[in-house]
Amino acid sequence: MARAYLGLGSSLGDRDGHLGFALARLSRVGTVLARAPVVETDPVDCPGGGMFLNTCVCLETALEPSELLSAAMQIERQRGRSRTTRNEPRVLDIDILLYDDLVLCQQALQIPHPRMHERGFVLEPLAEIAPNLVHPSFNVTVRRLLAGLTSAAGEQEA
Ligand code: PH2
Ligand code: MG
Ligand code: MG
Repeated sequence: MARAYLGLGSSLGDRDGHLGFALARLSRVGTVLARAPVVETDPVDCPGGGMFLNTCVCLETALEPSELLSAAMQIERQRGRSRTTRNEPRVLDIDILLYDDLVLCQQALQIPHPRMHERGFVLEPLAEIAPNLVHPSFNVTVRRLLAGLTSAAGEQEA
């Protein structure tokens, strides 16, 4: 069994409903060990988009990373996700953030998620359920990644 951390986001329609749907479906492909509180976040690099709801879950699963990616994309499609342009507003986004301490760099799938360390909307909920989890590429905890992000933002404002 592997332990995967997933980032969930929604910025269109019944955002709470979409996240609830994702959780229900994910519990069919593994055991949801923890779920973070849902946070409302400003859209980042998402032209013309509205506010997001974001959360993270810890899923214990027997699926291999590529199987988990397929399962996540299937759940997105079941909720009506279509893909036309990058970072467009979306009903549901399910990203694999971490999968045990695996580092994987394939065209279709990169783990850890290549931008997770620079995204408050990922690190903030993730730190609620796994502050001491270590990012396997940087060898730094989630708590420290989030602290680094917050202090960098403060410096910019100052
Ligand atoms: N996802 C993106 C791009 N921008 N912004 C927020 N606040 N939340 C997201 O989940 C998000 C985003 C690409 O997946
Ligand atoms: Mg995403
Ligand atoms: Mg995605």
